[in-house]
Amino acid sequence: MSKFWVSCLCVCATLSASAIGPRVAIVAAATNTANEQTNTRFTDPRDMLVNDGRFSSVTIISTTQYGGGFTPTLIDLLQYDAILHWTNDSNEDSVGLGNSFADYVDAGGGVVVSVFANTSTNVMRYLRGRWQTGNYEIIPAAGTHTEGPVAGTPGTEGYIHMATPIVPAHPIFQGVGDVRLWWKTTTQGLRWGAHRPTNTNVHLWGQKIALWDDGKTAVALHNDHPNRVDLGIHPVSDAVALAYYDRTSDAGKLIANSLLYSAGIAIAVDLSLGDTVSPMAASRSIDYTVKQGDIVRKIGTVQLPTVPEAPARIYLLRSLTGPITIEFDGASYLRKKVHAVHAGSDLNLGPVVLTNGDPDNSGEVDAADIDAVIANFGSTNDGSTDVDASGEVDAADIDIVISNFGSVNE
Ligand SMILES: [Ca+2]
Ligand SMILES: [Ca+2]
Repeated sequence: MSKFWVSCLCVCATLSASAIGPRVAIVAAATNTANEQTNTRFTDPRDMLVNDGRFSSVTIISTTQYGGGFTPTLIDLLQYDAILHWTNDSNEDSVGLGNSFADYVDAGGGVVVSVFANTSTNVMRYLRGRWQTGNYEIIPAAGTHTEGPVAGTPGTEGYIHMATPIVPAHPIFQGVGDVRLWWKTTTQGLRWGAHRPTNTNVHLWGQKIALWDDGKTAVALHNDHPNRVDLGIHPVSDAVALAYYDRTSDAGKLIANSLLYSAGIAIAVDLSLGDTVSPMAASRSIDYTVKQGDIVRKIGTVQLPTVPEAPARIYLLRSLTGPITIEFDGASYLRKKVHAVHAGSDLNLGPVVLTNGDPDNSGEVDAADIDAVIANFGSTNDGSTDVDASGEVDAADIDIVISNFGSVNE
C-alpha cells in the first residue's frame, strides 16, 4: 500500500470536534446538488453526528455524479473508522461503490446502510458489485419502502415508534428511548412519511435486533461482519422535511450509536513522534496495520493533531479477540511494531514512540536519507524530506536523520 495517502483533495470538508472517538464519514447519494457541503440533506445528518459529541470528525462525501460527488476508493475510505451510507438519488457508480464498500468492510471499516439504499428498486440507488455477490447486504436490496401507517383514516396523522428491541442490552440501544417517525394521510387517503423497509426479511446471515411497532425492520446486524449494521430509517431529520425522523426523539442517537458500534473497539495509543518539536508544525497521518499472525485484520490511518489532546485511537473489530500486532508506519518514520492482547473490549497500548529519519522508506535511516534531504534542501514543498514537517527542508531535517542514523524497521 502507498505510504502517502492521496487525499480526496478539496471535495470533502471535515468538521472536527474536540471529541475523542472514531473519524467517520457520510458517504451518500443524499440528493443531487452543486454543493453537498452546504446542502441540508447532507449537513443535517452531519451536524447531528457532530453535535452527538462522540466522533472526532465527520466528513461529507457525495456519491452522486453532481457537485463534488465521486465514487470513493478503498484508500479514500480508509481515512475513516466508519461510514454512514444511504441514497435518495442515484449513485454515480453503484457497482464501483459496492466494490469499495466490500473492500472497506474486509479492511475492518464500519458500514451502516440506511433507507433508501436498502429499499430502493432503482439499480443506481442500491449497492451492487461485490457488495451483493460477497453477501455484505443485510436487508435484501430492492424490497421497496413503506410510507405511513398500516391502516390509516384519510386526513389523520401519527407516529410509527420503534418497538422494545429484540436484544435490549445491545450497545446500539444504550441511552435510546423513544424513536419515532411521523406520518400523515391525505384527505384522499395517500400515506406519507415514516419511511421504512417493506421487506421484513433479512438475509440468512443477518439478524434483526429491533423492529418498528408494525413489525418492519428497524435495526439489523450481520452475523459474519460485526462492523455491518442496517437501519430501517432515513437518516435525515424532520428539520429538512416533515416526513423524516422526529429529531426530538432518540432516532439521531440510534444512528450515532450504530455508527459507533460498527467502528469496533477502541485501542488507545499515546503515539509520540520522536524528533518532532511540540507543538508539531503540522498535523501528521500515520498508517497502521493490525495483524493476527500474518493475517491483516485492519488497515487505516491515525491523524495526529499538532497538539495532541489525548491518545490517538484505532478501531478494531470486536470479534477478533486474542494476540494482535499493530504496525505503525507513516511517512518518514520507521515501522514500529506493538504487541497486545485484544480481550473484546477497549484497550490502552500506552506510550509508543516512532523513530523519524527514513524519508526514502528503505526501512533504515541511512546515507541515502541524508542525500535525499540535501537534494531537496531549501524546498518548501517536499513533504517527504521535510521530515519534521516544518514547511521547509532544512538543517533540522539533516539533524534528525543523523541523530537516528542506523536505526531500522522493527
Ligand atoms: Ca532510508
Ligand atoms: Ca524541516
